Amino acid sequence: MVEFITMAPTAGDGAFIGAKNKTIGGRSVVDETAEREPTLEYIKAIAQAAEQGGFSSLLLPTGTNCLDSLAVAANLINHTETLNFLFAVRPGSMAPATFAKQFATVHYWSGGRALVNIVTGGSPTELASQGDFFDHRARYERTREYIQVLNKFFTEDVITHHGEHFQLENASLYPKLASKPPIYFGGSSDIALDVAAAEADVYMLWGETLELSAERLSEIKKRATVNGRQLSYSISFQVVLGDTEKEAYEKANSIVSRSQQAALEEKNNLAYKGESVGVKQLHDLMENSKDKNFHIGPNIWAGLTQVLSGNSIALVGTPDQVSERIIEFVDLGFDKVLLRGFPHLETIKEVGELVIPKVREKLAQRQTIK
Ligand code: FMN
Repeated sequence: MVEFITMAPTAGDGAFIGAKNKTIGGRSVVDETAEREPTLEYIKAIAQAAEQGGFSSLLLPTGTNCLDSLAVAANLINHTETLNFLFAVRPGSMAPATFAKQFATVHYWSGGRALVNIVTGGSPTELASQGDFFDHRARYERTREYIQVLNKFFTEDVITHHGEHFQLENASLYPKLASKPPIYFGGSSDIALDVAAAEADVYMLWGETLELSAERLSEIKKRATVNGRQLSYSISFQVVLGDTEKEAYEKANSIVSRSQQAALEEKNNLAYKGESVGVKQLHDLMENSKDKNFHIGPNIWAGLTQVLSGNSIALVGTPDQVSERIIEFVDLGFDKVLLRGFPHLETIKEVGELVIPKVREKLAQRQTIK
């Protein structure tokens, strides 16, 4: 059965991307969506709407421009009942023993609703501001060891680990977990694929065209098979809905209609000077589709990639069309679909009402016909 995930816009939200700039640590960065602050009330409303709309998990991102994912999760467990919290952590920003304890605490108090997404990070400037000066390869080697140490904490009583990046003597985890939680993982570079295939349980991709997503899926599956492993796969999209396809595309264009030059430049800088292969892949898709008004497939649009660096490809159309497109990705082998939009609250309410039930209905009908 397909599972739906969404994310919490803990850097702010709104109907327009890059309409303003804000300053963090002396740097001027894009305030993606400056209209709505990520207040407790707002993020709580999103978590509750996600739960009501049939999403199983809420992804909490990590980065200098958003709220702390663990602190947010620790709060939201009090305002929800069934929603899982998939909080992101960068191995360079927290020691594994500290993270394992925080994770286990949220897991315990939430009745097992904590999940972890390991994200290595791709902007050297941003990582340096957090004290992380490793290069791309070293970051992923550290990520590999980080996951190994976390898995030891999650499965063994007493652990001793003498690795290249982490050293632990007679460590143990309190509170204990009943079973090892799945390790979610994002990253598109060659080394990211190797680490995912060997260590992760759920591989998360940013959506692209159906063909490219199929290629990426087949590559990671091939590498997982070499390791004798089977993973679960998640694909992420923005969603823009309309009563007609035309209306949906008008809405999609309006999201970037106020983007400031500075926002576009900052995005280009990240794509050209950053080190994230995933960001560059999306950027290329956008550049190559400029003459087609960013249409890269039926109901698939790269226009938001002008301003957004990650997870920027959108499914645009009527609820029926978007449901059909989602099913095409499910048919490729994705059992998890992450959906988000601008503004986030209204989008996930619409998705919960109009898209998730349709996808489920269409999939159930196919089962009956079989
Ligand atoms: N990177 C972050 O720094 N913070 C995040 O919260 C974050 N969330 C992600 C969510 C998904 C679904 C995916 C696919 C990626 C996410 N990333 C995030 C980025 C990647 O984890 C990765 O660190 C980045 O793309 C650089 O790796 P690459 O060069 O292997 O592509």
